[in-house]
Amino acid sequence: MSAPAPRTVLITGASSGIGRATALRFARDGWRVIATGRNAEALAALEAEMAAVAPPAAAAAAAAAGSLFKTITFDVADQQSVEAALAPAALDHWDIDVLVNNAGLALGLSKAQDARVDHWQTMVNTNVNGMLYVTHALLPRMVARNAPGSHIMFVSSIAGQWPYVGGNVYGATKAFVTQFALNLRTDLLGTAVRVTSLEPGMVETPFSNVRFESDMSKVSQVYDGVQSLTAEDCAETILWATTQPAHVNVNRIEIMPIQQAYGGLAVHRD
Ligand code: 8X3
Repeated sequence: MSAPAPRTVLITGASSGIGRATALRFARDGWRVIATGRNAEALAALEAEMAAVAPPAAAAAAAAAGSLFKTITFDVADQQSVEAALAPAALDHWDIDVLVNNAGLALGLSKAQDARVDHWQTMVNTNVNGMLYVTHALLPRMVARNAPGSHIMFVSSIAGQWPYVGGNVYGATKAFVTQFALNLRTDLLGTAVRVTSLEPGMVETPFSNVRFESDMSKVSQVYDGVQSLTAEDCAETILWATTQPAHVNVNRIEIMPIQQAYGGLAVHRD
């Protein structure tokens, strides 16, 4: 008897950080991985790394039905590119079991009154619109297939729940992501498609390099003296939530490093 075809996960923002670690983690467990992002070179390197960690049995099972890995280069913020990249033929008609909506970024940590509007536009276009375009492109097929254990994971942030100075639009985009995930959960009631909002705190990834446009003095201030979460911690959590029994829906997960916690409310006194 031939081995069953591996299940398929599609991950956005897989060129680096949490997305990349998640692609490798699923590959290590024998999943078929579609890794998407903007950086073709980084995705090609990732594909080679995934091939190196994939269990031989999964590679053999996948060989019968095509390959085990696929990388697709596009910007989630460009709706036409998203629709073209995720069309059934472009995906070789692979069925998506798990979608990890991970692509997102923060730009700047200025107070709103000092922030750049182009930073705000990029964050909204990627974190909100991009996430919606990808979800809209794949959701009808996932619902129509109605496969037990199928799942949409949203990589949101604690910033969507807990305000902090300079978090203004970044936090607002993540509040949108979390609320969209919770609303989607209600729309999908009665289907097999599960939904989770993952809300990580401080994770040491290229996130801060992007936020501070590679100003390393600011980047190091974020992580200095703290054992942050790693991208691998988040990947492990994503794998855990998406591999629970099919009748279990993990609605929300908030994780932080033990060295991070909630702050109090601020008061300005004259
Ligand atoms: C990243 C977490 O605390 O830097 O989403 O906003 S935080």
